[in-house]
Amino acid sequence: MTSAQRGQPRFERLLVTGGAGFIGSCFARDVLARRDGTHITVLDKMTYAGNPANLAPITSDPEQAARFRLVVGDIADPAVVAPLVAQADAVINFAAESHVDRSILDPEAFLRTDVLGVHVLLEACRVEQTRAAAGHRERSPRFLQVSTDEVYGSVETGESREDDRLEPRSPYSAAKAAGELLVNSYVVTYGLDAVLTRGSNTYGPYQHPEKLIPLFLTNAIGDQQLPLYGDGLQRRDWLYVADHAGAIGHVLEHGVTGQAYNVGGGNERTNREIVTLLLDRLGKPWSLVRQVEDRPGHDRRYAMSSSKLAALGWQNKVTFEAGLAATIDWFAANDAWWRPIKSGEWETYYSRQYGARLAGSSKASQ
Ligand code: NAD
Ligand code: TDX
Repeated sequence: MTSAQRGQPRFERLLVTGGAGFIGSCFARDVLARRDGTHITVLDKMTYAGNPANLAPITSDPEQAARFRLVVGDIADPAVVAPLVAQADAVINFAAESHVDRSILDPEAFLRTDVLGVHVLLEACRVEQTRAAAGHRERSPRFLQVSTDEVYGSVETGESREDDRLEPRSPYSAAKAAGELLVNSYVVTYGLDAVLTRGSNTYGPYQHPEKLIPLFLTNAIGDQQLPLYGDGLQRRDWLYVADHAGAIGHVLEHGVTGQAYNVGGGNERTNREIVTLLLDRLGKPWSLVRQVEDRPGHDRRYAMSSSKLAALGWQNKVTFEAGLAATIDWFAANDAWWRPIKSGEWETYYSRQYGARLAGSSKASQ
């Protein structure tokens, strides 16, 4: 009888890189809360986006804390990575520089983490594969690369499918696409056991306030201006964070090696629609919204077919209405989490990204 047939997870010791960020911490919290014996080591560099508070529900629970370890370090550092991969049954790589606007301001960190970091992780997996072949460990680790719908580029009509061309258009998405290509090359060349997920725009509690929904929520709560790029008619497909994390766990367990799986939300909305929903629930006026200079190279629309993931047996559980309401209420109730983030380095970033834009902004028509 296999572990899956016994109802046990296929992988008992997980290395979760970038697990102190938004989606990786949700994955770690949700897996450990199942209390099924899974052990998780988080490797996180603790950049501006990494936050130990995202892991507090784990560390404050003795049973979960006993199955959890946080290592502060860089996925691009082989000396840190090698011993951790040696102890893991599977590696799930959430670690990335993840914000498009920051990639436009400073692309270099994106190449280091999203490309070279992936390479270091793959090399460590390859060493373990060799050790498994020599009988020094039971099996080689499975590698899951968390990627994004942005690798398809802007999709004017229809839906991206997994075998579509990759046409990334920002330094962020180009770096993520490069990371994916490296993963594929290790599957083809070295026979590594690796799978890919491409998630759509994710939202939910603990998301860094640089991203659209938490930025606009936290600004609106403080009656500050909301900088809407261009005409605000760009379209994104919104996916609740627990569903994104759950789908990643499902692909880890059931995905076919060498395959990519789209993880869509099935909730395509314009940015204007999102802003209206946020303001309505908070009871704040549209007059806070400012039309500002557009993001350079701004992708107009992302949309993916998730039928391949559905055929693998995954279905999202959280409706957009329920997920958005939970997110708005969480940010309204948890200013102790986000206020410290919106200080220090944040102020420098905010004035670089929005200072001139807001100074030259106009009232946004409703
Ligand atoms: P995030 O920015 O909230 O978290 C990233 C985490 O990675 C942080 O904890 C950071 O400290 C850590 N990190 C950065 N560089 C590192 C390095 N060199 N070594 C170790 N740790 C490092 O990002 P997120 O929104 O949680 O995204 C997680 C993953 O999902 C990323 O790979 C991203 O590309 C992908 N993704 C995100 C979305 C989204 O909408 N947020 C959608 C699709 C895919
Ligand atoms: O201030 C803003 N004003 C604005 O109009 C910000 C921050 C965003 N926007 C727009 C740009 C996009 O059309 O809102 C939309 C969403 O922007 P982001 O939250 O920055 O997300 P996006 O660029 O779509 O990328 C996200 O989804 C794919 C994540 O940040 C990526 O990590 C993920 O890969």
